[in-house]
Amino acid sequence: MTDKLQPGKINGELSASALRFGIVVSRFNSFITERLLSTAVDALERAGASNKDVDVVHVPGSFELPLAAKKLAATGRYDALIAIGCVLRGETTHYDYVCSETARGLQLAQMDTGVPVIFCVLTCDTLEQAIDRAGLKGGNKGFEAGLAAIEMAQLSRKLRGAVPKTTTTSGKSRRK
Ligand code: INI
Repeated sequence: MTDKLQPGKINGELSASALRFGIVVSRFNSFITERLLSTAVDALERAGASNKDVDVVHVPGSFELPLAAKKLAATGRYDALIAIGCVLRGETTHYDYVCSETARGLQLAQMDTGVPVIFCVLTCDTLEQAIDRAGLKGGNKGFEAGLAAIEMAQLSRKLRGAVPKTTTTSGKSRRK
């Protein structure tokens, strides 16, 4: 009988050392976005990132995040970017335009440049929902974004190579 197929796995490790990160942060609703920023930085720091490898750029609102992210990505300096914003629903349709264009623009920025752009933009009906996601009941989306940036940066480096090193499902190295 033949052995069960053991597909190769390609994973991004959670180590930030020697990786470079750019963080773009919206000043709008800074009460929330600065909390998300500090925990994203905490995640990078705990995973081994150093001061010289993390840059932070502020923009006026979430709508401005995509252009800044695209320009940072185009520098070729960063392994991954994190875009941080907080959009709160108001009484008009403004919220819908800001949310959809921010998400669309950030996706375009990463697809156009090949640099991972982590979406850390809260889109909430109320301030309470945002607070929950910035360190209370809903966890902290900034910390999650930091980890996602590290994983995607590592994964992108591996996928750039012709034949990535993979591991079997049992964790053993398969090829170099
Ligand atoms: N920007 C946000 O980041 N969050 C919001 O909740 C928000 N609201 O509600 O208006 C917001 N608007 C500003 C927008 O992102 C742009 O900065 C502005 O329209 C200038 O282009």
